Amino acid sequence: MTHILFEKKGNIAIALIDRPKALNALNSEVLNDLNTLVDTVNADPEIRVLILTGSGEKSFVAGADIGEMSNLTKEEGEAFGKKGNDVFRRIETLPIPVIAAVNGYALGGGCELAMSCDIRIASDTAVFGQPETGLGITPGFGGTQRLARLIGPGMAKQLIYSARNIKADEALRIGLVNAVYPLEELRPAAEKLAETIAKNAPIAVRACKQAINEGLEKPMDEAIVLEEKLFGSCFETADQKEGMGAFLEKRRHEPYQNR
Ligand code: DAK
Repeated sequence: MTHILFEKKGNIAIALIDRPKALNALNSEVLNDLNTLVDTVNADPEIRVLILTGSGEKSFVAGADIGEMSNLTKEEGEAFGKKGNDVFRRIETLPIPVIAAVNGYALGGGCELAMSCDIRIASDTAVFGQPETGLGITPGFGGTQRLARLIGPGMAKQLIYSARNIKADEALRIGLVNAVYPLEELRPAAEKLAETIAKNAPIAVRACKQAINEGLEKPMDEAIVLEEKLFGSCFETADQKEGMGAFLEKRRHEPYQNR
């Protein structure tokens, strides 16, 4: 990967989007690297949580690359949108949880990338927005869909129609991020959260992600059946036996084995 720095710490993987000359903006190469990142994570059963962040102190991702997009034809625009949408959807549906640690600008495609993650935490320097209508386009990497689902259609429409950027405190207030930290505390906080998740039974965590993501797309009667099936499947795991056995024997459970 040319524009992603990848590091593993125990059961956690940390991916830094690294294209400093354009504030980590997403060009085709970065989108290709994100695809490779998903392949890498999918191929490694040791990884239980992925943290996605931006390199440097200023930007998570400052959007899709405006230079690359500026001269697209209608067909090329659709193809570029599909390329981004496909890889963001792969991130959203990764079996393991993904935490976006938003360390600065998360504009346009950057905000959309953060919204493809399960959990967003941000630095107090972070700036969010969908500036596309100010550039003569619509959000193209899922922004119209995920922002409305995440913060509700009324607030999403206001932000998208007005192309107004918001600071971290407002993002927290409207539920776009879960927590805000001083910049230097963001990475440690992301790693601490990831470690907390990684200590829980991985099959159960993955089942919860599947139940929430897929369940939200179904009517409630079908969604609870999905939950029942995933709940039932946990009883075929060694980790369930260890977890409940340890409780009944009044001892701490052994580290979960992911089986
Ligand atoms: N693309 C390309 N280069 C970018 C960039 C971007 N999004 N953002 C920043 N850069 C580059 C700048 O051009 C500059 O390069 P040099 O001039 O040094 O060569 C360098 O990064 C540093 O930026 P600034 O000098 O501007 O830094 P400042 O601190 O002054 O300002 C800023 C930071 C983030 C406020 C500013 O750079 C800015 O406003 N950037 C653009 C932010 C933005 O509008 N992002 C949204 C892009 S639109 C679709 C598919 C996808 C999308 C839509 C449709 N379809 C196919 C339908 C997605 C659209 C977007 O994401």
